Amino acid sequence: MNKDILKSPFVTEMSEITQLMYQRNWDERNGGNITLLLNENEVAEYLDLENIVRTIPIDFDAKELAGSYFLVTGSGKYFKNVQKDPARNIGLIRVSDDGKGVEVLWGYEDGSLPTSELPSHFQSHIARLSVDPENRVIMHCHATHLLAMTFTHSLDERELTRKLWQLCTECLVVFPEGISTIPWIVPGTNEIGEATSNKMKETRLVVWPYHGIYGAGKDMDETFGLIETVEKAAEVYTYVQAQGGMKAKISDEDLKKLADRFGVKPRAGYLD
Ligand code: 2HA
Ligand code: ZN
Repeated sequence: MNKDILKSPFVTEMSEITQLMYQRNWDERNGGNITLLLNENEVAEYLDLENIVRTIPIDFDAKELAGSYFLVTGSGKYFKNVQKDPARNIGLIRVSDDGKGVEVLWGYEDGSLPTSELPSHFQSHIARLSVDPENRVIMHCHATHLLAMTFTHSLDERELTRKLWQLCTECLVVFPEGISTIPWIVPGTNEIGEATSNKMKETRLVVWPYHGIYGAGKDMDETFGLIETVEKAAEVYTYVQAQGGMKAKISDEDLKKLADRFGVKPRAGYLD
């Protein structure tokens, strides 16, 4: 007898995190999407793995993820609504053996589909797993202040990273590898997935200009915390600019002391 999936830690956490992100104003309407990689064993406690509800073709090659299980937010679904009705707003899928489709095992109960950003998510999972076998989460949202900053600040990766590090003492410790940017590209395409995942090999944060942010991590908390930290720095930047601009910053020398104290390695060449 399978346990109730609505009470599983993964559905519960997805419900809580999407609600939190909605409350933070990062996920208006159907904005944002999350994919959480699951072990077969944890899924098997809740679902009959032989029972495929339907198979959905995908138009990119996910063979590297064949047989992998993911909990995924639904296409066109609102983060606002996940908690009150998970079965309609999220789904649990397995990548088919040929990598050309995904098998729905639970959820999307109104016949809906996994997020339109599946190419970016899957390609990012492949990229992250190649450098960090513990990575489980890809998270996308429209974090407001960071999004605003893409209109007012240089998108040069070194310049943007340095600015964020200089604004909040935590930043260097939380993302010592820095933050990446890609050009503006149409969302939902394989092209934006490729651009994002190329950057994901180097950083867990990738900015989509005039759109939002991608984050990666080993669990939901860590990934949320990563985005929360960079968004906090962008919020501080917004206030600082409104108060007349930066008249001080954390110096490179102090950033080096910080890195030493916390045992992190700042991205090579990013500090003077
Ligand atoms: O799912 O955020 O990037 C809606 C989006 C697309
Ligand atoms: Zn988006």
